[in-house]
Amino acid sequence: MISNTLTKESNAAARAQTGIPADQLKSVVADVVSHQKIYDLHTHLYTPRFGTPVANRTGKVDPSGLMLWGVEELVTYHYLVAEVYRVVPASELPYEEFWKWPKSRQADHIWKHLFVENTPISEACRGVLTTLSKLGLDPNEKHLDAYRGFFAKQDPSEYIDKVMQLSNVHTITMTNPVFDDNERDRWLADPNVGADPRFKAVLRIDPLLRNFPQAAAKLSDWGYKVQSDPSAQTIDEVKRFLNQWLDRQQAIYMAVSLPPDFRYPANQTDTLALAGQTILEKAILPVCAERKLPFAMMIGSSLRTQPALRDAGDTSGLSDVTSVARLCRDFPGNKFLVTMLSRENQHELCVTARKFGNLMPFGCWWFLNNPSLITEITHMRFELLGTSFIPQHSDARILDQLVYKWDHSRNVIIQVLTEMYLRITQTGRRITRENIQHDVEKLLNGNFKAFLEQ
Ligand code: RAT
Ligand code: ZN
Repeated sequence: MISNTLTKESNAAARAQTGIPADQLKSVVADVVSHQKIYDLHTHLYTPRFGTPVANRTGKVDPSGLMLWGVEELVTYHYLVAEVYRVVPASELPYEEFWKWPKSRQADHIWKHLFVENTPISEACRGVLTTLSKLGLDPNEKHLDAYRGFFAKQDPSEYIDKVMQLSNVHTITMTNPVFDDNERDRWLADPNVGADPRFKAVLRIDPLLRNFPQAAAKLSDWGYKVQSDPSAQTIDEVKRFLNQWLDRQQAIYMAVSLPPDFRYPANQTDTLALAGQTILEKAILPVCAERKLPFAMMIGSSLRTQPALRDAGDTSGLSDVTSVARLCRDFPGNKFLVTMLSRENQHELCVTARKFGNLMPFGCWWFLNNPSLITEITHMRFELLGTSFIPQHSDARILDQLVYKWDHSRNVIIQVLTEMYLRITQTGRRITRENIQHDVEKLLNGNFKAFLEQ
C-alpha cells in the first residue's frame, strides 16, 4: 500500500519534471486550449423559451422572439450592416428603406455585396465563413438559399447543444435588460423562461445609470414609489426592484454599459450624472455587496452616433480609468468586472487591476474583438497580470456566432500563450502539460467562477 502510494507520487514527480520541448509547445497548448470547456461570461443569447423568429423544424415561430440564430441573422448582424453601408452608401440605399425590407432581403443584399461581389475580408465577414464551414456548409455559395434549408431543419434546443459542442462552451451567460419591454414581459409571463441548465442570467440595468429620470418614470409605472430625484424612499424602492429582479432571474451578476464620459465621482454640474451616481452608490453597489454579486461595467460605448444605423450606429470613445480605480478603492466590499472599449484604455486598466483585487478585467469588447487587437491586449495582460484575468467573452448575439468567435479567439490565445511559455523556457524553467492545463482552465473557466464565488 505504502509502496504503491510512493510509486504514484514518484510518477507524478517524474511527470512534473518532464518539460515540453520548445518545438512541441504550440501543439500541446493548442490541444489543451481546444479541449478546455469555456464559461462564456457575456453574450446576448437566449434560451428557447424566449421564443425564436427563425423558421425551424418545430414550426413554432415567434416574430418578436429573442433567440436569434441561423444564416439570415448571422448575415444581418449589426457589425455587417455597418460594413455593407461602406460598400452601398445611403445615397444609393436610404437607411429607412433598408430597415423596411424583410430580414431575408436584407440578408441577400449583404451577402451579395460583402460576400459575393467583394472578398469577405473583415473579421465579421470571416466569422460567418468560419461558422458556415464548421457547420459543414460550403462558404463559397453565391446565394443564401443554399444554406436556408439547413437551418430550417433544426430544432432550436437541439441546435443550441450542437453549437455549444462545436464551440466547446459549457455555459452561456445571457444579458437580460430589464428595461426592455419585450424581455421584461417574457420574464413576467413565464417565470421559467430563463431556467435552462445551459444558460445563466445577468440583470442589465443601463437606464438606471445612463438616464435615471427616464428609468424612474418606468419604475413608477410599474408600481414602485420612485421619483426622478433619488430621495431615501426612491433608493429603497430601487433596491427592492433590483432584489426582486435578481431573484426572478437568478442573475449571477448585475451589468451596465457606460458612455466614454462616465466619471466617478461625477461632475458636480452634471445633474443627470449625479443622479446616476447616487443610485450607484446607494442602491446598486449595496445590493451587489449584500448578495456578493459582481457589478460588470462595460465602459466606452457612445450610443447612436449614427442613429439611422440603429444598433450598428454606436461608436467607441476614450474613457476614464481613474474612475474605475476610485470605485474599486471606495467600495472594497464590491467586485467589479470591467471591460473597456477603447484600445487606449487597456494599459491603464491592467495597471489598475494590479492595485485592486476586486477588479477583474475581462474580454476584448466589440470593436476590439479582432485578432490583431486581441493579440496585443492578451499579451499585455499576461505581462502585467499573469493569468489573473479573463481573456475573452464572445458577445455573441446570434447563437451560431459562438462557433467563430471562440474559434478565432482560441487561435489567438494559443499563439500568445505559446509565446509566453517559450519565453519562460528560455530561462531554463520547464513547462509541463499540467502547467498549461492549470493556466488554461483558469483563463477560460476558473477565474470567472472564482470571482463569482469570492
Ligand atoms: O457587441 C455588441 O453587440 C454591442 O452591440 C453591445 O451589445 C455591447 O456588447 C453591449 O453589451 O452593450
Ligand atoms: Zn454585449
